[in-house]
Amino acid sequence: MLQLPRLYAILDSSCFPSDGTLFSAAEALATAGVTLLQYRNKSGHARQMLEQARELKHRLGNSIQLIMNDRADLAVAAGFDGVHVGQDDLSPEGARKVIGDKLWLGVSTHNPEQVREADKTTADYIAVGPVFATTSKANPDPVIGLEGVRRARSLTEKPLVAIGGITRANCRSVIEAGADSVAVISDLLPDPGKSAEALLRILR
Ligand code: TZP
Ligand code: MG
Repeated sequence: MLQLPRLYAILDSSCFPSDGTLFSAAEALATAGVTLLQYRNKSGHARQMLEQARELKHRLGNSIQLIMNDRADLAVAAGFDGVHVGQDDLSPEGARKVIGDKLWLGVSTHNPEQVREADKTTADYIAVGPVFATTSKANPDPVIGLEGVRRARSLTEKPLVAIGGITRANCRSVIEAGADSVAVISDLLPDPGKSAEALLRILR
């Protein structure tokens, strides 16, 4: 089974005014010691996403595991290490067909039933959330709280990633509730390197 690092950084393209600032943020995260990074772009076209993803791969090389949000095809095309699918993307089985056995597959879940379903798949890890209120996701599912993390922990032995409203202030409580890793978008800003250093220190 996969051993996840405690911090799973997510670079959301909508948080950055330009490609340059996105790439600099990625480099700052890697320098800070981040080893697992998701590229998330909810508004870009496939071609633009692939270009950005390839540039991330080019700049970060093999120093960091790169996960593509939503798109199994682009994960393969960009030479990423895995893909993360939600409930409206390709099914875990469908994504697995595209990425093969070697790449990582993550699945988002939002309630116990979805955790149980994801547990039966070949997913390498399961994400649960939103743990707390978030503004980084459009139309988020209801908040599950720390209780939702504990519940998910009891339903799967797969590595568990918690997501949604997780910050330097609350990340420890999320790990203590049973998550193996915390996924963070907005609390990486405004200074991704500084935030990641602090998160890694707190989560050590
Ligand atoms: N899925 C559930 S909450 C969320 C996603 C993608 C957004 C998390 O972002 P933030 O800024 O860390 O709350
Ligand atoms: Mg998705």
